[in-house]
Amino acid sequence: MSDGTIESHLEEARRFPPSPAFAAQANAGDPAVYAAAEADPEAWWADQARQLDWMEPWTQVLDWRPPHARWFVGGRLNVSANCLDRHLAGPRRNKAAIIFEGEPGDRRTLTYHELWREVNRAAGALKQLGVGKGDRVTIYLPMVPEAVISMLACARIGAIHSVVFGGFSATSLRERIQDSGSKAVITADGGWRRGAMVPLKQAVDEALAEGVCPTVTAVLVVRRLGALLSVAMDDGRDAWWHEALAEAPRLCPPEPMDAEDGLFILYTSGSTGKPKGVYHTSGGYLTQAQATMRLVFDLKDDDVYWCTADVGWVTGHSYVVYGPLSAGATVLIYEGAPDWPERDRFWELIETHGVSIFYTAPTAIRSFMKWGDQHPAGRDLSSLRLLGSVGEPINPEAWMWYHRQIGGGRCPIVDTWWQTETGAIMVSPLPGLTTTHPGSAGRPFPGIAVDVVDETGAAVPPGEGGLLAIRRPWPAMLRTLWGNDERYRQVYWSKFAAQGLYFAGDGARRDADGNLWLLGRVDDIMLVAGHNISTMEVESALVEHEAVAEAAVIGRAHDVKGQAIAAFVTLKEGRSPSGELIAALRRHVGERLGPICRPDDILFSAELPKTRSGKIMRRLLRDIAEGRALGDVTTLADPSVVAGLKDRYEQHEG
Ligand code: 6R9
Repeated sequence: MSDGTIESHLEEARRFPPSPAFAAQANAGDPAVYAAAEADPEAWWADQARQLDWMEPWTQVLDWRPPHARWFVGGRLNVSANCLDRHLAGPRRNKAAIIFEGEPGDRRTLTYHELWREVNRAAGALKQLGVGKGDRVTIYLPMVPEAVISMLACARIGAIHSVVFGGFSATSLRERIQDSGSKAVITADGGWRRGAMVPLKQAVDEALAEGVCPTVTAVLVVRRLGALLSVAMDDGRDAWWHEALAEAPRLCPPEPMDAEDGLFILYTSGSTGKPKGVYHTSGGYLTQAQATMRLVFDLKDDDVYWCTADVGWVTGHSYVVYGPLSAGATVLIYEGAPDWPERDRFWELIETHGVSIFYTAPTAIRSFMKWGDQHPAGRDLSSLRLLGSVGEPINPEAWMWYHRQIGGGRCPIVDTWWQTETGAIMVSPLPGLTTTHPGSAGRPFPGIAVDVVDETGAAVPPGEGGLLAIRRPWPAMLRTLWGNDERYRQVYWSKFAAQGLYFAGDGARRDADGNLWLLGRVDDIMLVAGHNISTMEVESALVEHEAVAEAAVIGRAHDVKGQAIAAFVTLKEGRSPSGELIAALRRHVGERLGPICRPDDILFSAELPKTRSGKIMRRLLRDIAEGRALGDVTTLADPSVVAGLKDRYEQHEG
């Protein structure tokens, strides 16, 4: 990149003001919240924190010694008590907290009271295994209720959990166990994915083999597959979850935790190098998770809420577990794949369980677009009233499809920008209050200050692209990187040290109304003949074409222009690749964004390389386009996709 500014070529004029009916019942009703929060952010956050139950009040809202923040100093609370105990006194006691559906179709519902009972037993079992306050516990489970129970059980006794996505390999698991120094591991015999058994316990055994993880003294094993998959049990180390819980005391009182005591570590891969252990604490994190839950998702007591994220991802922490349960929601959890056994599984789940709030990722939305409109059209989706998106910029066409085909034209869409590091939502429309624009994440949440700046940290004018930066500390921010405060300072706070800004690593543009348009990761921005061009905008223009379901765009080295644009394009079902289509797509992008943005190469591909959380890995596409050996592929959902693409790209070049 040159000076950090990014040209923006995508014009998007469609606007969706809130409907009067939605606005009349919305949790966010008063436009004055923005100004009030801006006038006194600490008072605003203190008001949000008062929505939680505290065992001891704080004496100071914020202690900011850059780059380290302490929120609600001196306050004590327990996160599991806020998610469970406080709901038991009132009508939520017998309300469904979790509605679980396994991939094979097995179902289980846990009321708040039942979930509380399970968490008490699990917390007691952990204690009996010698786990205590401040100890780390690695959780490696499928999306089953025990994943939530384990997280809350750790929170109850003050242990710090580190959830590792169940699709990660034994090697990734081992690395994360070692870095966190976990005392215990909670896993299952296995789980289901597209009809196949995923052998989790076996991966744990591999990860722990030959004494390479000496800190681990206990492994708890949930029986999910039972007789279908036998597992080896180490007498001295392993115990069955159901047996350990049966032997544990019925009650385990919640440990009073300092607001700044640790709640979890979550490893995020980053583009290169060793995974970063993003470290979150208790009071500030829960404050922002529950405030955003109420205001961004407009949660009401009769909602059935479904966030499709796995607990191995931060979205699964903040918006499957801590946000919704602290707010008393009914949460649907589904174990398996969206296309199993049929491509309408998600819509079937919405119809069956009467889901009213649905939160998913653009990558999933683009797959649904590719599979065809008949799948959602065949199901009754009338229970839906609000839709959310997270994980990547949502292309305007995907937004419109989501709005029409899933939301029936009546549901507001909240496009929420945030990161593992931010802990909770930072930028989003407030439904009922703000007008939405396809492709824009809207305004910063009240109390959050976001700037768009150039390389020097100076603000760029509205309409121009730059780097997204955050101006003051926020309650759910990461506190450090586990065991590596130096890296914490360097990655997030060194770029704009003079201005004291947090560097998010994303490109963005702010329009004249103050809405933010995310332009993709800064590392992915292309430099073509001296112009910084956003991958997001070229991809969005491609996805506008009626034949295209998904596109990934990269800059590859070019002798004359510095970089040339290469596009990997996935077509909708029933459309076939042709030379004419390539010409038409190049023409379309040229007309839409200007000739400088026209891709030099277009390659059709049935799949794109994605991480487990569905983000396109453009770095690998650059490796392919520049003929390099592939870099680290361990976080890919399906490594065969990228190998196949590499072969095809090389043939196409030759
Ligand atoms: C929650 C989560 C963070 C990165 C972030 C950005 C991208 C997430 C987005 C979005 C545009 C959105 N991202 N939400 N980009 N619009 N609504 O995804 O956390 O896995 O840490 O990823 O994801 O690039 O910097 P994480």
